[in-house]
Amino acid sequence: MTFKSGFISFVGRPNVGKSTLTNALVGQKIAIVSDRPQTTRRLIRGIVHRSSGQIVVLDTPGMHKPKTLLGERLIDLVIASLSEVDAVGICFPATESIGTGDKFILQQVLNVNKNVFLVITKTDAANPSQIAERITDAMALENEFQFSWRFVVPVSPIDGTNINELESEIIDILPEGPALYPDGQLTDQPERELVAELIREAALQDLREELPHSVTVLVEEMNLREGREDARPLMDIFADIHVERDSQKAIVIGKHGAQLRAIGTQARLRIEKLLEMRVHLNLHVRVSPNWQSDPKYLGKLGF
Ligand SMILES: Nc1nc2c(ncn2[C@@H]2O[C@H](COP(=O)(O)OP(=O)(O)OP(=O)(O)O)[C@@H](O)[C@H]2O)c(=O)[nH]1
Ligand SMILES: [Mg+2]
Repeated sequence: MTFKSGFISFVGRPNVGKSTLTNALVGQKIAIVSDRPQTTRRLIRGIVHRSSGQIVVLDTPGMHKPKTLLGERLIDLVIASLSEVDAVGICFPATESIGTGDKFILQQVLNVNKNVFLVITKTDAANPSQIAERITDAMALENEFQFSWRFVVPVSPIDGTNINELESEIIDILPEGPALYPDGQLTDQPERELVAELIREAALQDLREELPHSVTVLVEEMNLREGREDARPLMDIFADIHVERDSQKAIVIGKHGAQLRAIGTQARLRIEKLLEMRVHLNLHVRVSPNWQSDPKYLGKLGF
């Protein structure tokens, strides 16, 4: 049997389930997920190891009309990545009609990469007639945009529908080639970044209104506690939660610090699972005024 390998990316509007799907394919959580749009803020690389091939999956930030410099930079990042992959998986949710945002994304992708396949996401939340309608409408786009889908798969990472089928279809269209990553490696994100993301995920869960977009997290220090040779290992982590205004800082901290403690506890449990050791998490909330639109802060915060 020939071995296949290559890169694909998932693109689509915010909140359609790209990161959830990436995690399902990789078999481990490597990308954070939330019910707020615009959760993903980097190109996240996940590696899917199968006996017939290796798929490097790029999970991308949801494409939207940018309102900030950060938003603009993220869209540029997605567009730039489209030409670097063997194929692009466009994600449309089964639960919503195909709209102008979806068509805009399709056009952007086709401008750069014609090797496209369609993933209809969230089938568990839709009824069969909605799924059928989505497929019919998607097929009609072939005429409108003068292209052909390499394949179309309706999936749900939540109930497992067609996840294996999607993998096989992707491997089919990849070129022959050797494994690109060593066995067992599931992502190339540095540990520090994964830790920062888990803290942001815990914060997103609890915060409402415009706050989720205003929050970003930077891990300042991660040190294995010394002098514990005989005891279980312990990691000391110092991280800053950055927000844009003083009023937001007050919300993240909460009454008598209750909100920040809750975020810290949630985040610590997830980080302990990731690092497989006890963690001492020190969180600070800092105000970086208007960081989403300030090039100086964006650079400092890693964008
Ligand atoms: N019912 C159902 N919900 C899903 C499914 N996939 C994702 N979700 C939910 O949809 C929301 C968004 O999921 P994400 O995976 O973060 O979406 P995304 O496309 O990565 O979003 P951005 O990173 O903002 O672009 C979360 O609340 C998920 O739990 C699915 O297959 N079925
Ligand atoms: Mg995402």
